[in-house]
Amino acid sequence: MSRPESLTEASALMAEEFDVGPMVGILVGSDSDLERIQPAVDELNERGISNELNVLSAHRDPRGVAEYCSNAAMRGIRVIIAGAGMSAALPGVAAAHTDLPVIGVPLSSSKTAAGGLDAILAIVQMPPGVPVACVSLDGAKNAAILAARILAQGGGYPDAPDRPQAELY
Ligand code: RP5
Repeated sequence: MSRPESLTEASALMAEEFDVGPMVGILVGSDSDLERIQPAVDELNERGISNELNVLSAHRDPRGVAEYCSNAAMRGIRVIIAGAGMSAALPGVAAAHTDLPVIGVPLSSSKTAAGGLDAILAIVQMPPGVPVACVSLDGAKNAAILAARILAQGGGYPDAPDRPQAELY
């Protein structure tokens, strides 16, 4: 095996070698969300944390979301990041189909009724028993950092390889 040139490449090689899925599954409700979720992908890649990004809408493809989230843990995914705008049901529906931690990212959309507040409330106001963490409006980067910190609790995945641990905790 040739020497990987980056953390991202190393992570991809390990996933291939050991036949495991990515550690973080990122979902968005629409193609129109892709630009605003990209900072999460970038942040995870910079940290060498394997991830995959899929467009799956809670309203337009509810069965697809249920199937993805029900199988996620079995595929090795440990955290789900779900971003959506408007009536942002995606993070809640994801959490309804998995015990994995779900981080919701309210996304602004050109069609928002209230500057993104619609998506914020849809993600924050989950009923008891179905928890969803919620970062700020368009807070995709923070979602990735939070995912990294959750992974760090489960057995040593590095939160920030280039920073001393003492600074982190
Ligand atoms: C939500 O509706 C999506 O997450 C997106 O933010 C918004 C608009 O979707 P499109 O009509 O642009 O596909 O479900």
